Amino acid sequence: MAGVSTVEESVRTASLAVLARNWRGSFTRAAPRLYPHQWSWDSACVALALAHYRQADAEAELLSLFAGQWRNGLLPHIRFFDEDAPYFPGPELWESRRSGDAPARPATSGIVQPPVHATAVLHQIEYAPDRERALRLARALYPKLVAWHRYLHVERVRPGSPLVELWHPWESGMDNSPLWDDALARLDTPEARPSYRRVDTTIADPRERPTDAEYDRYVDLVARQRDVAYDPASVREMTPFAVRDVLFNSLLARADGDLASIARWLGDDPARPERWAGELRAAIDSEMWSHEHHVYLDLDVITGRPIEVCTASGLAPLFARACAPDRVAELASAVERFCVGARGGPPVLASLSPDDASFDPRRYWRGPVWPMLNWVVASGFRESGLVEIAASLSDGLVRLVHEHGAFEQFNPLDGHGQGCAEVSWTAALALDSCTSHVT
Ligand code: 9WN
Repeated sequence: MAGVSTVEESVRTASLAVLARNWRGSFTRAAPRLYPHQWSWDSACVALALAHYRQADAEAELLSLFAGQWRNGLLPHIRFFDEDAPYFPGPELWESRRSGDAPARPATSGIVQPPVHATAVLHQIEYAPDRERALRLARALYPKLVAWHRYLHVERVRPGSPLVELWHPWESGMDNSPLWDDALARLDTPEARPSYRRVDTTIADPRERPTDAEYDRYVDLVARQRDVAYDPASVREMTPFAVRDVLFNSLLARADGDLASIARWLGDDPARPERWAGELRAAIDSEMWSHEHHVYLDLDVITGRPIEVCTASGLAPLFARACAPDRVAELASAVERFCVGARGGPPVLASLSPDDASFDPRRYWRGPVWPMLNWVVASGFRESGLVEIAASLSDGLVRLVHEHGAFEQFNPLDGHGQGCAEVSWTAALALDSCTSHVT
């Protein structure tokens, strides 16, 4: 078997090559064919990883994404580029300009994705070769980041809790996770199936994508928000889908802390992002911990109850530094429930425990290994001082990509790549996993 450094060297080279092929001059498409535009959290991961290698492009990546930001701070989950590139749903379904907050150009979606952006900007300051340049970028982006976090902390909360809520499964980034099954089941089945044509199932294997019934509901939820011009108060009032997600809130709490660090680098007052981070960390630990399941659980805002589905994202609060010390130890024990060592290799996290009744090794977020979940949990363990677990999860991801390529997801039973190949954020996170973070 090749030694670790040889494997890392080869993954680094291959990942940089994937990112170079997906580079479009000012942004990185999320993947060839299946995802031809710029996706929000994918793009933040790409910028984070490129800080060490292509600083100017990492900067362009972030500026390009923020060019799609809305006046109310919302950072859309897709910034569309070539409007003819086949992707469904494209600008014609979103009609983002129905909102007075959306920019006239570029066309964007009208929902969000997890906020990894401040983390990516702090990474530029800490690790990019030209710190002065990184600080100039941070100075330019700081007000936009504050507006983005403010939108989440103000528009996505209800009285009684600082936890932010999601109004569409796509906002979680874990589109068809069983986490959303009950909430989606509450949606009236549209009498006539909405009329649209999926593109994804003509490119990727339909068995590795969400079902048509799920897509009907995704489209229905978009239409409901579009019909109220994406006005946050109206959506909050009428949406049948409102959840407080552990992964999203953890990434936000982490990013709030990183925003406070950026403020300190810039000589600004970090008090507001520090307060956001502190309140969110405390709420994650007190409102989301499950004494029964020994992981953190999502909350359904409509029923007021926890969502009793345990996924690997239930370990994400480690990355937010939100866990009381005894809970870190419990999460270290819980990790085994999600661990699979495809073909006897080092462990990686399946998105859902193989023991769960909904586990499906092929179906997208219902079992397959996703690099982002591995990266978040591995980073969380590393920063909690559990470096052996961290190193083994990180090594598992690097070896998976080495053996199979930069696929979107991996079959948790045999490791083979699924979804589509040459995926930018897979390459980015594998690259980051074999990059030394020493300034
Ligand atoms: C919908 C781009 C995105 C990721 C998501 C992943 C998938 C889109 C889709 O691809 O979602 O946003 O069409 O399936 O679930 O996490 O950001 O890679």
